[in-house]
Amino acid sequence: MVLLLVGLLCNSQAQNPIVQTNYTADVASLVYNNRFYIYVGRDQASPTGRWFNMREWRIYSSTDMVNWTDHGPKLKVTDFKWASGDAWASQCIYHKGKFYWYVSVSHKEKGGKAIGVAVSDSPTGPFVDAKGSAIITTDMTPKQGDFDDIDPTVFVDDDGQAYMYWGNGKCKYVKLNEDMISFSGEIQYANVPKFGEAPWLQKINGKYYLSYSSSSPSTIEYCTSSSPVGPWDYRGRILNIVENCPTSHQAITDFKGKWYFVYHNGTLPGGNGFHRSVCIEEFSLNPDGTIPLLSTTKEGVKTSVGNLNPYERVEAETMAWSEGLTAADDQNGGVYVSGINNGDYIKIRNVDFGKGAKQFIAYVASSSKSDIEIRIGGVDGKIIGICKVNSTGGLDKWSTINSKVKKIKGVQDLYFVFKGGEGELLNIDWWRFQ
Ligand code: FUB
Repeated sequence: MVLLLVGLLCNSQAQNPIVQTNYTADVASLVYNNRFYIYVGRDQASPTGRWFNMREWRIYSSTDMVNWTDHGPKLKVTDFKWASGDAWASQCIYHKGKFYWYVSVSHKEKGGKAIGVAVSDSPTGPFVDAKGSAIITTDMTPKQGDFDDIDPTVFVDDDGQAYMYWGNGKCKYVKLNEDMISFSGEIQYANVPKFGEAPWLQKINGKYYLSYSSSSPSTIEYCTSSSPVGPWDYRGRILNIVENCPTSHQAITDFKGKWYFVYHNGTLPGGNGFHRSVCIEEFSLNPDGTIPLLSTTKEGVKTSVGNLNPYERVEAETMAWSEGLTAADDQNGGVYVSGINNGDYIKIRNVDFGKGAKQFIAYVASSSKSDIEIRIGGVDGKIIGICKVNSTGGLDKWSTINSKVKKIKGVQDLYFVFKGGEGELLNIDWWRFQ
């Protein structure tokens, strides 16, 4: 009982891993229009699986760094006709009105790993294969191992020149052409100590930073340079080996005046090296521009950089924390919350009720009766309303339901706690207050 209470207390404060509804790995971040996007591979190995099973990449985003919206599987290995599998590490960048999503996959004909790129007009897609073939294939450089050509990072410098770094064991780079899907010149090698994989190239205050993971079990290390092509000075370690996972894969981005370090570990229940989960730590650069050694935490981002407006439609798959339930993808690329059983809950942080809400509205599908307890401040917090759910005719038959709520004001942490009988209770697509 004491252990259970300690567990509940810990989870009520937890913010890491930031996604609890899927296993997510190999994170890359992108800030666009005041929104922080992460692009991740989805670990889909069976619970006993002991190798990567990754078939798609998903996108999540946040405006406040504590509530994350699942945008669904916006790119799949099958979108690259020339690829045979393995949705390994990727990065999406914005350049001249387009979003370019560089990915690692296995190559059908040439074997080994290869790098492809998909393009879109929007950060959340739809994305299409931009080239119809790989930019980099394993035959372009001498073979060193089975995963030579993975983990692309692309950086566009102030003069418009784009650079792509990638590699496993050896860190390689090329200058990309203006089309962003081809390169000129020879493939070069960057001389950086302890390089394993996962390069991440960026410019901070006029200086170039190249962070990367060391070989397995991975730590995150970094170098700096006055040029995007080196020579690189080793500056130290950013992260020690993470919990329950031999790989590490990072992204470093500033957003709304704060720095965030994004990475994965194996700390979600069932987690390990093939069931990984993305986490975030907030940090400050040292006054001399160096990056401190960071610690992994369960609390993650403690202070939100915005509030959530409950009077607009909120996708139900927007959450700070959840337990029990999952996210499902519909055939049109939409995402909804599913797999909801008695006692499961969703937490949404920093909900700004302003002068007060009177009614709760949700779009649900259900084949039985259940209750959505609307609570404030905790899973056991004050109940401000109970929304009664009746059968809508099935878990795929959607209907709008509503219920009165006690007037609630100001900024609150909101909880939806689901109560009912045996089996799956309902699906929820979106909700709002009025
Ligand atoms: O997820 C598969 C591979 O593991 C990635 O490409 C690497 O970065 C490592 O995380």
